[in-house]
Amino acid sequence: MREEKRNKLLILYASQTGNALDAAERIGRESERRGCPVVVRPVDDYDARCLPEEDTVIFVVSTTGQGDTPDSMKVFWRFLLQKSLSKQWLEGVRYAVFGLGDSGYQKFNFVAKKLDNRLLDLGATAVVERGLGDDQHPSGYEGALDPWMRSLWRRLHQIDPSFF
Ligand code: FMN
Repeated sequence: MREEKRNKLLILYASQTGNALDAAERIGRESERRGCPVVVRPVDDYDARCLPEEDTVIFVVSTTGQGDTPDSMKVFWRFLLQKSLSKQWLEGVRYAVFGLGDSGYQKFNFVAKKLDNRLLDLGATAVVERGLGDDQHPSGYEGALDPWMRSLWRRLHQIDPSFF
């Protein structure tokens, strides 16, 4: 039997200048519109030790500096990198990653890519392929966010029809 989960849908965001926050809130609003209870939190307001107790976590993270995490993600990221975490640590946890970046930078969306790889490493299951927002797109990050959200809802519904 699947144990009781803390949140059905949790959105964790890490933003340096506000875009990832806007994107996270948009995903949250869309989720509520579809009737799915959702919790939206900045990653530095979340205890990473609780991750294994979650059902589905959507990460919305930007890249800053030269491929660096936003300041608000440093503690969380250091925690996830601990060698003591096993390959099964996040078994049974579903996740999706949407990154915000700019393909004009060499380390395009480096944080989203690193996070996606690390979550897989820790045994979590990806719901959809990571989405990569790009400032260079004529519509900005929303150019990638819209199609990514459509596939996210479609996949979540396939996995668990009680979602939407
Ligand atoms: N995007 C990347 O893909 N890789 C980078 O290394 C990168 N470095 C950045 C450094 C600075 C100082 C700034 C202002 C932007 C950088 N970006 C980079 C682009 C941001 O990730 C992009 O503008 C994103 O939308 C910002 O999201 P945020 O407001 O949530 O932090």
